[in-house]
Amino acid sequence: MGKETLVIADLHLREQAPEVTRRLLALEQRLLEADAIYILGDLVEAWIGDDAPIPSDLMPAFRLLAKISAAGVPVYFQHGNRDFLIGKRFASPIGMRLLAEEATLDLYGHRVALVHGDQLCTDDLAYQRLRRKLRHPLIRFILRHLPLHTRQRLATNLRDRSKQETGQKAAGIMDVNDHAVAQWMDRLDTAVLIHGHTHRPAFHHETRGLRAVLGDWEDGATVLSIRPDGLRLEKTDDQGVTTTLAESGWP
Ligand code: LP5
Repeated sequence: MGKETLVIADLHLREQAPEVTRRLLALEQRLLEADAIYILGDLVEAWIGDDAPIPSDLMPAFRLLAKISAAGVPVYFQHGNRDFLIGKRFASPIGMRLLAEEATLDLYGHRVALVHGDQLCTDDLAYQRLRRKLRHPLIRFILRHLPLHTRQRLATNLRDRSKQETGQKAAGIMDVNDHAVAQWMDRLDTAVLIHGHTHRPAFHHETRGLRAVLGDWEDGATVLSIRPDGLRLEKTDDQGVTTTLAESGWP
């Protein structure tokens, strides 16, 4: 094992962007040598249920995750706002273990908290209202049991409405709220909070410690490497050139 844990999020795998799947496949060797892989949500563009057909273009990505877990590298998945309907029926056969929506763990002797990040955007009141509805267990149960074509139509409508509204919301509203970050770090009793969702890759030195924000995969593979001596956020382009976006020792 390489003494490296890899954290990724917001790949938004989709048929229309085969380059994202290729970027994941290009990381195969590194993923196979890692101690563990954590995927913090929005692995796919939209997931309407484990019974929906999986586009064949995405299969290589899921086969790779299966290969990694079969090789003994644990692959963990936390739900994002696009794929909160991923369940065990899809995850188990590929060896992907589902995490709670907030997870704390010990990495190389340090307590680390992982969340998708949408929960921290508390200024985005319209989204938080939608989130409360969609994540309600009863609503989720109902959604899962709607006919496939109805779910597809609902998801398309929701995406269209979201695109329209996010195009009009101020950028600040769609970022995390500082007070929420402080509260979450206190409550989770952690000096290291890792999240995605906002697509604003960076390290922030907060009062309580370090907040590492993952990036999306739109123009390269963004990976957080966690090692015994610290954390490094990297982006690898399609020529295989890796740039360090941020680096820090343990707080
Ligand atoms: O993902 P991103 O960054 O584009 O935008 C998010 C917020 N939008 C969403 C909606 C998703 O894009 C839609 C995902 C569809 C796939 C899953 C569908 C499965 C369920 C349906 C079928 C079974 O999460 C966006 C945030 C942004 O992040 C930044 O944080 O702003 O939020 C919005 O845009 C929400 C709007 O402001 C409010 C929309 C109200 C719609 C009301 C419809 C109610 C339907 C209830 C159904 C039970």
